[in-house]
Amino acid sequence: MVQLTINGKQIEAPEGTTVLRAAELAGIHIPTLCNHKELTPYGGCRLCIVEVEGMRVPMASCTLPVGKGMVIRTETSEIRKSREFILSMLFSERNHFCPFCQVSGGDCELQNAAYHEEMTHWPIQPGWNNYKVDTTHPYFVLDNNRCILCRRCTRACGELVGNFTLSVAERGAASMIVADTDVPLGESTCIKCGTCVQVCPTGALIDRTSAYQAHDDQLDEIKSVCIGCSVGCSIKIMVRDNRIIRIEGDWESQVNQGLLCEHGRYDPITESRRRITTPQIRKNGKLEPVSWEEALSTVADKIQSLAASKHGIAAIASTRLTAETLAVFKDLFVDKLHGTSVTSIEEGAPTASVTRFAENHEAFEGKLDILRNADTVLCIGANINRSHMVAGFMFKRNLSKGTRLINIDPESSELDYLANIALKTKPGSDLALIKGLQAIIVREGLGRSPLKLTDAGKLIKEAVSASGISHEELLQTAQLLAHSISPVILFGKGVTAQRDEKLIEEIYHLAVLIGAVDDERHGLLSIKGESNSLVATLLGMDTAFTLDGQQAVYIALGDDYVSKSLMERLSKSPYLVAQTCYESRLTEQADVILPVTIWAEQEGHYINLDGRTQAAQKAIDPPEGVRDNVSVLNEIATRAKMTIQPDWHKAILARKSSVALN
Ligand SMILES: Nc1nc2c(c(=O)[nH]1)N[C@H]1C(S)=C(S)[C@@H](COP(=O)(O)OP(=O)(O)OC[C@H]3O[C@@H](n4cnc5c(=O)[nH]c(N)nc54)[C@H](O)[C@@H]3O)O[C@H]1N2
Ligand SMILES: Nc1nc2c(c(=O)[nH]1)N[C@H]1C(S)=C(S)[C@@H](COP(=O)(O)OP(=O)(O)OC[C@H]3O[C@@H](n4cnc5c(=O)[nH]c(N)nc54)[C@H](O)[C@@H]3O)O[C@H]1N2
Ligand code: SF4
Ligand code: SF4
Ligand code: SF4
Ligand code: FES
Ligand SMILES: [Mo]
Repeated sequence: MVQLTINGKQIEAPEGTTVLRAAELAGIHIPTLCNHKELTPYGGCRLCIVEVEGMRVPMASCTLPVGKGMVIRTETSEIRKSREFILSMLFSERNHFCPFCQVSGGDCELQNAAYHEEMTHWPIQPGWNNYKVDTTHPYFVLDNNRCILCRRCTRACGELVGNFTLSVAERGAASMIVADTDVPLGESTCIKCGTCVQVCPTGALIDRTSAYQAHDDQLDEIKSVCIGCSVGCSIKIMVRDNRIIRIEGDWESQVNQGLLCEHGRYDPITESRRRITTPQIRKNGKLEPVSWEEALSTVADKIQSLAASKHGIAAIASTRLTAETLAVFKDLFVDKLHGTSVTSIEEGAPTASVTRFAENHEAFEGKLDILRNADTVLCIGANINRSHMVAGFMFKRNLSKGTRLINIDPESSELDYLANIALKTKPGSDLALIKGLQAIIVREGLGRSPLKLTDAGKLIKEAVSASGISHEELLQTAQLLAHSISPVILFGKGVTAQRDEKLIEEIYHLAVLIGAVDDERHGLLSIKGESNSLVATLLGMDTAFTLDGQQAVYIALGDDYVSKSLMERLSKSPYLVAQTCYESRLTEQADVILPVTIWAEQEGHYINLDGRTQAAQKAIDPPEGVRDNVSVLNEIATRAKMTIQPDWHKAILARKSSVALN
């Protein structure tokens, strides 16, 4: 610890801390603009200047490390005068004619900083530039006229997201935020995650969808969980008058630390499907609105009459539903109604093989965080650029700092351009390939732990012929893996959907061999499906959905989508009950429609891909007529004279999880 004095107060701060951070820890406020807790200090705006005894000029506290015995003053008249001057320069450099700006009136950090200094005007003539406003992006607008060149956006895009789309062109007063080589944002490499907008302190980057709809202090902030994929990013749902205005990443979150992808931030805002708000029953071939009472008793009678028969009822549920809903669903259709083929719409493709392997290997998977410090990532059968983007950010941002990437996928993707080695293998050849990698590592004596293999030479030959890659590529891959210090193996549905437990076992052995997994490290991780993928598999709902003569199918779709191939199977059922939110090809064919709440209209729990349980709060009220997913299932059970067991915590403990639950 280092002792120093700030404004006469004796304080202690850990060595290497900045003066700004030390002041914060001691409850002393220093105004800032370019500084952001998640970004590398840059020292650009100079608003955070302080007086340091013995130094000639004021120093930027955000980049100044604490020193023993430092004597610092943050509120001298000199410092206050300098701060006002700095703000005056910032205001006058470009168009900060605030009344016309969307963030004016409480949401702009520049304006707020000026009010904090009790400024009412600035004495410098503004430079009336007229820079072109970039409106080509679907989700936000870039207005360089409002930009203060704090570079939070460029740092966020590079350091956090690993996308490096934004940068600064030109020098000095002509500096301009540009995308790529100064192309329109809408045509750039931007992956639309919106992180730059979330960090921008001014009106230079503004949201198209939420602009001019509310000031921050008029918004209710509800903490929740993104249901877009199994990363389970923490979100803040910003609500006004029962409407979701905007979604923000939660900087305090342990999972995503503020980041979101396009799906998490914008999909809920751009939702365009048509909502259903009245229960309906097919009568004489036509769907007709009915009361909830009629709909629920019709369904209850039907399923009760089928409960006894051998091929009675099949049921399928979305993995976007809450743990509470899935547990009740499972109890009703498996334990009480003895349905045949009760599963989730993922059918266990991303989870069944890892969960089966876990039966004998406990929690063999690691935690997401391990990706942040990996020196090598082996990505196999995972479309991390599309399907679990925020997990991808965790290592993509380190590729420019030396982290190496190996991508094994039969299809090409943008990930290949970032990869040190991209292997285009034949589909389904992964088992042979993994065994071949093991064999080379063992034969070259590069393994971290012993692994018994019979006939390494044969395994290597088989790997080459099965996968279609060259011996040279195989050797390079093996060497890169074996020479890594903190390797991580990340696999996805390309691997898991092969439903081969042996493949998971050999990936595990490879992980041990290269030191990705040992007593201390758990550098093996599978990405899963939707938000409650893991819950569905722990409840045993991870088998293929096959109909053979069932008299009815109950589908709890919630706000999820239904694919053509599932629809083809569903349409073979003589009777179809759809618990769903939106009109779709499913509702066109259903015999009964039960309209339910969407994700933001209900509360409940989700367990993400690395076993973290998270609570989602209800953010908005549902439209009139719509009922909660859990209560609909409960009502049906009650009418069918069944008591369902609602304890989902207990229900998921029936199986071992591939990843430790916490
Ligand atoms: N053999 C085999 N079976 C599988 C799997 C497998 O890998 N192999 N995977 C399993 C898994 S994990 C899943 S999740 C399921 C379902 O997985 P898929 O069958 O791949 O279905 P999805 O692609 O999820 O989407 C369903 C449909 O919703 C529509 N849709 C999706 N997003 C949007 C959108 O934003 N807007 C609009 N308008 N439409 C949209 C699309 O038309 C799409 O056809 O299949 C499961 N079954
Ligand atoms: N944006 C977005 N995100 C999503 C979803 C979405 O629809 N959109 N869906 C969610 C859901 S339901 C799921 S299940 C997950 C799925 O997320 P992922 O696990 O990433 O699954 P896929 O997107 O199907 O990508 C699998 C990759 O494996 C490759 N592959 C196919 N066959 C083989 C093979 O034999 N060997 C190897 N090594 N690779 C192979 C494919 O080319 C593909 O690149 O994503 C979730 N996240
Ligand atoms: S939206 Fe994301 S990828 Fe696009 S410029 Fe902003 S930070 Fe970069
Ligand atoms: S666009 Fe916003 S975040 Fe980026 S440099 Fe300008 S003011 Fe800063
Ligand atoms: S990575 Fe997944 S959980 Fe995170 S914001 Fe994107 S879709 Fe949502
Ligand atoms: S906050 Fe320190 S220089 Fe900008
Ligand atoms: Mo999925």
